[in-house]
Amino acid sequence: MVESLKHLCVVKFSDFVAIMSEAMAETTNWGRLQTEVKGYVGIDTIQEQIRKKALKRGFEFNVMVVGSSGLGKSTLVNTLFKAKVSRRSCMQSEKDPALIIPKTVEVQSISHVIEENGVRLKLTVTDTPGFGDHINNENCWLPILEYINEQYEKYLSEEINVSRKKQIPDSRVHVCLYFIAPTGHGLKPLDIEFMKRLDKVVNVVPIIAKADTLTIEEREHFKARIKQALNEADISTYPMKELETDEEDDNINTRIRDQMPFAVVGSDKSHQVDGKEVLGRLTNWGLIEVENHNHCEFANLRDMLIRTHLQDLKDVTHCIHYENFRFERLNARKKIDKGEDQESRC
Ligand SMILES: Nc1nc2c(ncn2[C@@H]2O[C@H](COP(=O)(O)OP(=O)(O)OP(=O)(O)O)[C@@H](O)[C@H]2O)c(=O)[nH]1
Ligand SMILES: [Mg+2]
Repeated sequence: MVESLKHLCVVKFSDFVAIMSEAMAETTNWGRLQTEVKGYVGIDTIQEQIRKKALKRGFEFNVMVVGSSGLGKSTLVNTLFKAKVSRRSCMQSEKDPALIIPKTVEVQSISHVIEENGVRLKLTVTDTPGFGDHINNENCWLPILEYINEQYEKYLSEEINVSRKKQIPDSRVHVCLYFIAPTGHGLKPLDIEFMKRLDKVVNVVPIIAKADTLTIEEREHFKARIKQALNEADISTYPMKELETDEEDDNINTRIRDQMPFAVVGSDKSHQVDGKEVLGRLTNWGLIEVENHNHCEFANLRDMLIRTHLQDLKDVTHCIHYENFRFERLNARKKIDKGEDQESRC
């Protein structure tokens, strides 16, 4: 039917419904609709019921920023959510130095509730101190890995509690933005070591920081080198190819993977452009607008994180990363219990 209608330019409403139900039947797990419904049952209200419940509950999303010192991690968090999520921002007053984002010195989480068109999002941002400043950077990933695992541990202990909460507070990190310095050369050994450890426990999205320092050719060249280095080191970044089950997701994610790592510019200062307020960085030679596709790829990153993949990031965290943690932790506990049991019998 769809095939025969494709040739027509105008589709009637009833045909449109037929096309949609055919398409929907193909996208569900159960294939074609088997049972003829004689009258209106009201199945179509399920969507609305879920929507209402979800809206009442609100949404949670936890982002972590990781990377070498001074790459603009705290700034980008503010840019991403158009709010002063990272501690003091430089937006309020230029003259007061206390309002400039300070150097981050410890792993710190800040939660904010953001509301847009009646949808409430509890956003937790975990800002981490930049590394790479020290002569010996060995094990600089430990505090970050510890933080991620602690959140899994918290969730697990709530989950296996005899009288558990109706809704377990979710502080697990759903995405880790890994900042790559815009050196133009490639990944540093420390970046590789770091990401190799991170990709086992969290969704890693690598990004090129301070992309305003690279020319267009440098950016493309740099991207290719990073991709090659990630491939050679067998680092799996989000979205992961292995997890794709349907063709539509595969196409969207392949396009995203081609564009990655996104070359971004961060700023939480707004400027007037054609009567509109835009976030950007004002330089002597012009304004770099962070959301302008011609200037950088910040908008692509934001769209993926918030507009298209937020729920998927949470699902992958729950079904893959948390599940791995849970499996290992419960298995280890079982072994300890068995050992104790045998000891007590001896
Ligand atoms: N050129 C350029 N500068 C940026 C960009 N983003 C942030 N900066 C500047 O870089 C400096 C450091 O920014 P922060 O956001 O504090 O960097 P950070 O990564 O959080 O630093 P640490 O907390 O020390 O690790 C500030 O002066 C920012 O204004 C960017 O995209 N391009
Ligand atoms: Mg910082």
